[in-house]
Amino acid sequence: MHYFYCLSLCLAIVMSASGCVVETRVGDGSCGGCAADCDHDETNGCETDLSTVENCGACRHACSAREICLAGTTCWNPDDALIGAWTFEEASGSAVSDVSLGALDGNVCSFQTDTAMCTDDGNGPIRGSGHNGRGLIFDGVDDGVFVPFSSTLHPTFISMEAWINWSGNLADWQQRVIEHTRAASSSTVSNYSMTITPEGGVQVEMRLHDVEGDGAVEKFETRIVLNAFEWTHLIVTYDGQRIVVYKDGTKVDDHAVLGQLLYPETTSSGLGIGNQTNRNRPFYGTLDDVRIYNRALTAIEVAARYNFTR
Ligand SMILES: [Ca+2]
Ligand SMILES: [Ca+2]
Ligand SMILES: [Ca+2]
Repeated sequence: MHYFYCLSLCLAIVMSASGCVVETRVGDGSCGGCAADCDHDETNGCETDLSTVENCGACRHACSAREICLAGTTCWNPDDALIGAWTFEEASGSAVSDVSLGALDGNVCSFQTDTAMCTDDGNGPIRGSGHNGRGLIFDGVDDGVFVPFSSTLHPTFISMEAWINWSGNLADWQQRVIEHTRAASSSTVSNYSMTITPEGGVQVEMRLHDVEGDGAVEKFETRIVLNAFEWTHLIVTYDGQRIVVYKDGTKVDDHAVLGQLLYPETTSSGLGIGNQTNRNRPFYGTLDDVRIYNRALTAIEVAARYNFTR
């Protein structure tokens, strides 16, 4: 057994951006759980933070370009389970590119009430400053992004993610951040959605094939209330047992319900971002980094996404 001597320099890494805390016990020769003496030079102490992508869990164990060092132990590619990811970095034009491998490209457009139409009429959301680079600014009247139907939009379990800067209540709309809708109808209900209420509350809807098999929609009003004109990071997950809501990387609410997502129709409308595809419910504010995954992210993964994008 070889011990590296941990001297006063260990204290310089007490708290890094990734949260490494060096449990220095001066005198017993150990480096603690998240630092190491990678240069094998005892005179400069334990100089390496092992929670970084360059040294993830071990000296010189480097993660690849798309990976995050998860909990200081494991390289994780947050794109592995992606259905789609929209960062809104386009400077102009109507295209809204899916930057994941899913190729679910959409376009900015104007939605209309009680029809499946979304018209690319030049009066959709505009490009502006987002949380990371550019974002899309939605007018709260009819703006949205439409992503055409794909069978990959029908996961059994899910995570929905977005950076949200809400501009407040405009017309008592239920403002949709993400919406996947069953059918065009005034009584439309969501297959899955993330909604901001007029009061700034966050509401989640999921159509679940539950234990009774009745396909009832779970409508879950979370305890979160958004402040207008502030960036908030939200992730909602469902793993077949619980709907869990995370705000700024931390779990804030959950709702126990057994089941799986249900899609009664064989084909469907596409995905609405900042609106509902068949029934105008426009978001008012700026969105960025909208992502949908085909499984429930874990709490550690959610925290890593927040820290990576904040
Ligand atoms: Ca050293
Ligand atoms: Ca508009
Ligand atoms: Ca962006």
